[in-house]
Amino acid sequence: MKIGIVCYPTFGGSGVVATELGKALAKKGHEIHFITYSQPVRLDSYTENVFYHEVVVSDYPLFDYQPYELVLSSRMVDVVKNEKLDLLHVHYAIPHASAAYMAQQILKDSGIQLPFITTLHGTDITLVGRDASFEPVITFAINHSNAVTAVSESLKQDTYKYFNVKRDIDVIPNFINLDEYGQATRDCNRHTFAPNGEKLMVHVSNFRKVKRVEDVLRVFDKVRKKIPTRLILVGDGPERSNIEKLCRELNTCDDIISLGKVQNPAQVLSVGDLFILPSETESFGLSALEAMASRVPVISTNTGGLPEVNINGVTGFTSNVGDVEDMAKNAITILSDEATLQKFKHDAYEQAKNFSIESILPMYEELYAKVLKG
Ligand code: GMT
Repeated sequence: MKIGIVCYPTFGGSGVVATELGKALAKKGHEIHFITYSQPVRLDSYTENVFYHEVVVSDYPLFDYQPYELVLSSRMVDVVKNEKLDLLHVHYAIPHASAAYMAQQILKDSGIQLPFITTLHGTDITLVGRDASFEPVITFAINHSNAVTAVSESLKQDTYKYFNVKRDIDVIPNFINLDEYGQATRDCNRHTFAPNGEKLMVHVSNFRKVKRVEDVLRVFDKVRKKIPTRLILVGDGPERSNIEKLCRELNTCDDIISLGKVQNPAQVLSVGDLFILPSETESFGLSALEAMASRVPVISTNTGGLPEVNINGVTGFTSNVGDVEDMAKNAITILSDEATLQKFKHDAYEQAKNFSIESILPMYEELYAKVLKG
């Protein structure tokens, strides 16, 4: 098949899933065309069957806001016509689903029938999309997509709750290429981060408010009072300065290693003992799955799709949003003896296997085939 993929090319989970999906489909012989405003971060080297089409928005002085969505639709039309694409798969509803609908209508005028699939990722539904300023467009675009997928059962139910959507939504969870995880390298070894044999806690996110990174620091502060532990922070974003302020207040900065944005966190995860994700809302929690694929158990909240990924008491623990006491208690339980830690590590990896790319990829291929049949 010839498939166009539209996504955010940044460090966010939706862009990572879209890029890894495209690369995996290309490996199976499909021809993949990424249509985005910059090269997706995980598309860092030449991959056979993968092509990239940049969406360039010129800066015209009349506009206070450049009409990105229109340029994206025009680019989709152009790529579909010239590359003879069979379908479009857009990731994150805003504004990709409505831009795809517009492209579909334009192509119809030239006698081209182009189906498009929308994958809902999380904040496009639970935070941004349900805002009144987007809601009517999102509802329309979801209802007029040829197929819609959500990355968890929880996100599917949220879509029905927040939008006037009656159509079927397929749940296709985030996936992982297990071969790429769990390999410590010379550049990233335990001793660098834990010179005195401390335990290592890891948090990976885009440091947005919804990730509650302050809770990460509060839990860490409680854990290190009981067990010698250091914290590795991967990522960057709007909460960074608040975090730096809080670590000074808590007097924990010396034991926190801030790595900033890391293109592929697999190496860092491979040296971790415990991953922490105390999000306010999380439709799936791809970073938690990446941790589990690295044999790292997870302390998370029980919000959204997280309990579908992190099984309470098995692969880690889940707590109510903001309950730092409980998260710290659970973290101490896992870290306090080696046998318990090894059991959680083993079970976390076993759970990650349920989301292997080998089992999830065919779900997308079947959906594409179904949509093309009409
Ligand atoms: O979590 C983020 O801030 C990034 C966001 C995105 O849209 O890129 O991630 C969302 O999509 C991921 C991939 O499907 C999910 O694993 C994340 O749970 C989801 N984030 C939220 O729901 C907050």
